Amino acid sequence: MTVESLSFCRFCIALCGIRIVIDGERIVSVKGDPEHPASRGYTCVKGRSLGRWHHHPGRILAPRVRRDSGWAESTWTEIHTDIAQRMRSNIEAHGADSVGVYIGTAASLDGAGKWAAERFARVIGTRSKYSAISIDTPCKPLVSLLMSGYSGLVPVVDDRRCTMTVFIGSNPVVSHGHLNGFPDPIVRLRGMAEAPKELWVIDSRVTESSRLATRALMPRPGTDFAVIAFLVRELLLGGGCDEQYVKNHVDPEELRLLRQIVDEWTDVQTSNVTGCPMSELHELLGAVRRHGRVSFQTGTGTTMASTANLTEWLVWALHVVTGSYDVSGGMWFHPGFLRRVDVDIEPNEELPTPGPGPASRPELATWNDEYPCAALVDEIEAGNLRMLVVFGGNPVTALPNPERTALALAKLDALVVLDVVGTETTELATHVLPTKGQLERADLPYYYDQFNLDYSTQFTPSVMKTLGESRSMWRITAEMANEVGAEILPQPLSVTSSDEDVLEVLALRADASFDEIRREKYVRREPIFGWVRERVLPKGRWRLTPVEFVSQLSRWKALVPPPGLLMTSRRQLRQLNSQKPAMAGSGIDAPVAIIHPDTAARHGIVEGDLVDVTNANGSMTTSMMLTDDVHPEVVSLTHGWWDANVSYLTSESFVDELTGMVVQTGMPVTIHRR
Ligand SMILES: Nc1nc2c(c(=O)[nH]1)N[C@H]1C(S)=C(S)[C@@H](COP(=O)(O)OP(=O)(O)OC[C@H]3O[C@@H](n4cnc5c(=O)[nH]c(N)nc54)[C@H](O)[C@@H]3O)O[C@H]1N2
Ligand SMILES: Nc1nc2c(c(=O)[nH]1)N[C@H]1C(S)=C(S)[C@@H](COP(=O)(O)OP(=O)(O)OC[C@H]3O[C@@H](n4cnc5c(=O)[nH]c(N)nc54)[C@H](O)[C@@H]3O)O[C@H]1N2
Ligand code: SF4
Ligand SMILES: [Mo]
Repeated sequence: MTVESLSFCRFCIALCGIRIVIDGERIVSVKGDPEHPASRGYTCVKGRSLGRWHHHPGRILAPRVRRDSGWAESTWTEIHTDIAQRMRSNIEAHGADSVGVYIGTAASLDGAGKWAAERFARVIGTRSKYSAISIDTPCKPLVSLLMSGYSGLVPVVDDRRCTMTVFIGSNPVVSHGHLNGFPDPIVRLRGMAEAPKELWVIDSRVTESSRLATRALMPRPGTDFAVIAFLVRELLLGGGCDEQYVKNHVDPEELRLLRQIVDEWTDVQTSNVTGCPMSELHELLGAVRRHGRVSFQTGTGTTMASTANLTEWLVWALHVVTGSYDVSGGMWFHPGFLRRVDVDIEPNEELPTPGPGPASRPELATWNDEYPCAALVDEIEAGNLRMLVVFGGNPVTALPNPERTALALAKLDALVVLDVVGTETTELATHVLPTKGQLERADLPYYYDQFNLDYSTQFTPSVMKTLGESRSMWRITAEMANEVGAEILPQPLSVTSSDEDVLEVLALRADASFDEIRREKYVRREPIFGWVRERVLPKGRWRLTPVEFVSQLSRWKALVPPPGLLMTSRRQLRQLNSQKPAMAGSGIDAPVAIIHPDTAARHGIVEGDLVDVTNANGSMTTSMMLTDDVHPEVVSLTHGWWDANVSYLTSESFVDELTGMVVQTGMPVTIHRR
């Protein structure tokens, strides 16, 4: 007999509602839930393959320890004792920083799990905290911090009222968005492009999203900041700003400085640098002026570039001068339905300054109480980091220089990995801890409801029986802490509490009671406007011209990628970062590079050829697809693959000077047919 359970998918930011048909202990099918208020029946192939993911042949079903003789299954008691003994001896001999944590993407989608991992780092007192944020998008918290005094602002499009949306280096039809989640993206983007509304896409390719747009621009990779600098210049000089908003929320001196530093970004210079025709730049400007309030959505195409901070900062400045931030019809700031950061926030009058970098990479400053991932391998090689706990991540594929990373991870005294399936990182681990997959745990999007277009949150009960010895991530983490005499759970919680008991504590600040969220499954309220201007900004003013960004802009020539062929990064619909696709039957994506036929002809390459892509950092081999729909100077590469691994082209020493972020798009490369 089959039963149907409701849940929501926790593979990505879209958090689509799903219906799961279950026969005993097997999942028969996963489909979109038509009643779900945000996704309205939509799912992508990854969500529909959740059944295969749950029954994945590579699932880790029991704790595993590496002994001299090889892998051995262990009991929870034994493995926790062993981990605690190594943790204690490392802390005693080398200090708390010798034990580090790496919090990956999947951890963030396990509400209680990530909450526990964050507390774990705090109670053991380590500064060696790393997370995927520093290889994905550290410019976003930095721009928020330097412009508002608080690093956690998340601008969200006011999608019912905003009439002009621009995606810049983001392809939501495939990715479902970057810090704004777009479930059902095709329908949503069509709505955004429905006249008189306008949707523009700025990308170095024609993308699945730009095909739905009103207009598209194709600048050279890494030059997006110039397009925005041009817009800001023209609005300040020729009109189109929101004078009242600017008067209320900007220091006149800073406005004057901004005007001065964007002055060089005339249409002529912008066109020269970006390669975009002047007429297109003016059409975009005209559209911004027509609509007044706008929403520019950046993604990894800009946040992973050498010019990441410049683009992000100028986009925020554009939203400020057009009066688009924290007002209806533009973008609002999502405080998190569960975390409610708006409740007790106060303006931070002090100018933010970075903390010191790790000992082996002192030049890498820390802005958000974590070290940049670019430092991880150096810290291990220097003997500063001796033990690492990995929560829902796969650092050996995500970090640059896979061979060096693998060697370093293998050298650790202990590499403890909490994952659902075996990965390249669990292969190197000393301790593998079977962690509940998403269908085996009750959940709240504690960190992800902040990316919802609605001011909303949702709840799912556990829908499948726990497989093997798997435990909840929060519980494993609490047990690890307890074993070394530390506590991460507030009263009255303990390791014997249920997942729902923990979630109830997480929901204490929520805009609805836990009972209501659990009963209703999806709870939403109206977006909140005004709180950032009233309670976050020092004296109600945005810091429009942080010295760090002004300085980078003055050196833009050194940051823009040099002429020649550039690799760029892109995502694929059926592949989720490095996660092992469990989608046999529904087809999987393969790693494939995209180049322009003219570029191909110059290099003697034809469709399907295997090609070496090489730069100063290393080399990888991938097959080639030819299409006119890509900038002629671009080699567009897929990421997350162990074979055809783009991380050979990135380097822990080619990083942004402010955030330490590894530059991952817009890197010079050469190509040679095999
Ligand atoms: N299907 C799927 N969805 C995912 C993921 C996945 O792996 N697969 N990963 C998730 C994660 S972790 C993240 S961070 C998000 C990322 O979400 P997005 O940032 O939306 O990711 P992409 O779909 O790769 O879109 C990036 C776009 O930037 C373009 N681009 C590259 N370089 C440049 C440049 O210099 N300038 C401009 N203007 N464009 C450029 C690329 O051509 C690409 O179309 O996606 C999430 N969702
Ligand atoms: N060169 C290059 N490098 C990149 C990128 C790029 O575009 N180019 N993209 C970067 C980006 S945007 C990101 S976000 C990082 C991603 O870096 P990571 O977050 O380190 O890598 P993922 O591949 O997302 O790994 C997620 C892991 O979580 C596991 N998992 C899945 N579900 C669960 C669960 O419920 N619980 C637990 N405990 N584990 C689970 C999966 O099996 C997988 O091993 O990589 C970055 N690296
Ligand atoms: S878009 Fe796909 S992967 Fe993302 S939440 Fe929806 S079904 Fe899951
Ligand atoms: Mo990411």
